[in-house]
Amino acid sequence: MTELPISFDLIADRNAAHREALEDDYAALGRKLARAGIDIDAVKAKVAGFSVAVPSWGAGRGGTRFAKFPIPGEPTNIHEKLEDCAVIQQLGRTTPRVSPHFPWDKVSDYKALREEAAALGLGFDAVNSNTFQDQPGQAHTYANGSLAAQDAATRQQAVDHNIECIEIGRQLGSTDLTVWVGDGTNFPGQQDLGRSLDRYLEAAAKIYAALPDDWRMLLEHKMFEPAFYSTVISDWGSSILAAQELGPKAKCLVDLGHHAPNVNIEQIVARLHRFGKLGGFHFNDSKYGDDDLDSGSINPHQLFLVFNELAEAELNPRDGFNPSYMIDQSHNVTDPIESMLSSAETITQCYAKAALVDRAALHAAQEANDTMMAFQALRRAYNTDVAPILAMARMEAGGAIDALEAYRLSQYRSRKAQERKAVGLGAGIV
Ligand code: PSV
Ligand code: MN
Repeated sequence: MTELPISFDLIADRNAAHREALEDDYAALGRKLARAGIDIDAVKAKVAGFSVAVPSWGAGRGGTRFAKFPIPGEPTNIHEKLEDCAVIQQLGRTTPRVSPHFPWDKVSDYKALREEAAALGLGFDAVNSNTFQDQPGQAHTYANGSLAAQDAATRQQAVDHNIECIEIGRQLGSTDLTVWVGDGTNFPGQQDLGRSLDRYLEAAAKIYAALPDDWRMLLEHKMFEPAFYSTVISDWGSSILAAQELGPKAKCLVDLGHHAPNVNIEQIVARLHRFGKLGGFHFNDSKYGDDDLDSGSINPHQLFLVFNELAEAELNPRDGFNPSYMIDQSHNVTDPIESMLSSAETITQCYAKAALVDRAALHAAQEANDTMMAFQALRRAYNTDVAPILAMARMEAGGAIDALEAYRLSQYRSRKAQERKAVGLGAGIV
């Protein structure tokens, strides 16, 4: 392994300063959980086995269609992004994989890129295709859609790009292709709503046919944006119907931001699982629409309820239940490394809290129609502060007890500001 970005001595020094307090908190929580018949070390072992992928595109400061406000030391290519992802993994120990996006992360040698990542302690997760944006020199524009475009040559170009992503992913060690298309309309009558879905399905089937046996195609739905009147795969209904039509390797990906406000996302998760179609997540949070805010920053309870459904699904697996967990956020006003450290911790906390739910008590209360006690079974777990479990697991894995503190002390970003070229102003997330 090459040298990791943060000094081991710094992490060790800070951990030494925090260790006694952590042991105290861990012991107190252990006693509390023991009274409820829960072995804290068993929960810690589950937490140690949990991981969530970070998006390569999340390493840069995001932006909106209005503006982007870059920070000094921001990464501008996949190599620098990997280095930043390595910092997140080194300190937080829950993000060992990166989900790349093409052509944003295009290089000439993917074998070398895989080795470069491995040397930083990272692997690759799902590859994401991009047919929502034109690239310099591209033969056919995506202005009127990609997989669902009227124009057959445009559809074929979008299919070919997805097949190229599979090929890249094979070299990187991925086994999932995430397909999100921006295809849709801004005016009633602009396109035929039925026929555009037909075109999407026909093109998606060509991609599906190119999937290796052990691969999955994750269909990501989104209600609106960039199309503001209709979107071809707008909701989980369209997504599951498409996945069912494509075949068993096609699954649905739930991006938490891609629903109407107040939609019951945990129920969508349970439904998709019921039909063996839950393929993965893009974690983020939202208040109004696809705001791409930090996971759990607005509605941590919803995130907990999603993990509660996942814990139920684990007890009742269907069709090789194995969802991918990925973050997909746009960090407009924070240092992306700090946001992803904090988000990965929040996601893991929700996972740990779901693991604390007394399932026997919950199921008994449900059977007895005892609504209050069923709710209390969830409430008790949600109200438990699991931070010491995560910090202990992190420390034992070589990470930092207080990851944000260690990151700030390392002055990583200001060191990178000396080395990296500045990002230009402008709008958009890349
Ligand atoms: C679309 O909003 C999305 O959630 C998809 O996952 C894209 O790949 C990603 O954001 C970046 O644009
Ligand atoms: Mn997404």
